[in-house]
Amino acid sequence: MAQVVLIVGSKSDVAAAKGAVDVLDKFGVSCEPHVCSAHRAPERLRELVRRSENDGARIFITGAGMAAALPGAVASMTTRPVIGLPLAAGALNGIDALLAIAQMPPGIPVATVAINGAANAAYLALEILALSDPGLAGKLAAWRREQSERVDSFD
Ligand code: RP5
Repeated sequence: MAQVVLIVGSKSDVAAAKGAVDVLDKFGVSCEPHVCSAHRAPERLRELVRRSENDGARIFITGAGMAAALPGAVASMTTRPVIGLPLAAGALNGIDALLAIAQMPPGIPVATVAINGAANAAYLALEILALSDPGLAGKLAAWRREQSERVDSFD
């Protein structure tokens, strides 16, 4: 079973969330992607979270735009870490989703990344998993070193 479950609120979110799958894949971490709307299919979402927990998912990455209830709804259904990915959609271009996802009440946190920050949602998930996986921690450290070498290079 996948260690990370990625859920987006609509098919229209898939392209913007794909970057998370790519990063997880690069580090050899399994990810199960789903589309499920908190507003349009709340019962199906509850069942998906329950099934994912039973199957051993350790982290949820949840992406949504506009009113973006999905990350908070998932967080209300599990005590496993939930990472919220606000997506640029609709008239407010992601500002609405950013605030909706970040402004959770005490006790039900959602770790919120930047608007359309799919890659960072994945990196944050990797860092959490690396706390109990020394092999993964080593790969992340190597990736950080590679990044800093690139920053210092003129070409
Ligand atoms: C949100 O509303 C979704 O996450 C999506 O970003 C936005 C628009 O959804 P669709 O009308 O394209 O399904 O719930």
